[in-house]
Amino acid sequence: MKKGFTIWLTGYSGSGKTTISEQLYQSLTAREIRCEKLDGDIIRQHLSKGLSFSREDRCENILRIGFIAEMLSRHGVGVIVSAISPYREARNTVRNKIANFIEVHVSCPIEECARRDVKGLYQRAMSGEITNFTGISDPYEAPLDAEITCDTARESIDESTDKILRALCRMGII
Ligand code: GGZ
Repeated sequence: MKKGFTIWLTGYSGSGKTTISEQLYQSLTAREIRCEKLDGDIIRQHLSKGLSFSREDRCENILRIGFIAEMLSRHGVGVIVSAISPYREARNTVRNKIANFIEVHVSCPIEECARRDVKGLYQRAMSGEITNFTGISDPYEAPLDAEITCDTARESIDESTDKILRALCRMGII
């Protein structure tokens, strides 16, 4: 059986996690690697429906995503998680439960994410309409020891995706 793995993309809303995740999914699928995407925004409409953005609920969300990622990757699937996952402790908890766990910091200055404001959430957060918004009114603990960092303010989505694919090859995972 193929070795499963989990690519865990963490970063601000609008940093590029979902776009990288989709491109990575296409590239892996083209190589006939079975994979699955777990996106925080989608998971919150189903498995984590009703959870808030308090520290406790965000950690609960991460543990739920980690539970599924562990199960899928144990069965040989390549799992691509994209979730803000702002707390180091929660990320480390899931890291310790999952074999072949690769943390990717999708790094982008908050000013740039707010400038992009794809969904208009930053504007609503800055006006106070949305509370506990990561980077504006809620913390984000950047990884200290991520396997990979993608600086999406400087590199293209293609470059970030290639960087992750090369790392997977180098680690002997794909
Ligand atoms: C952060 C929020 C918030 C607040 C709604 N803070 O970029 P998006 O829009 O499409 O994805 C974000 C999503 C965050 O869900 P996650 O599961 O990734 O978060 S966590 O890992 O912290 O549990 C964002 C939107 O929901 N959103 N309110 N207050 N992002």
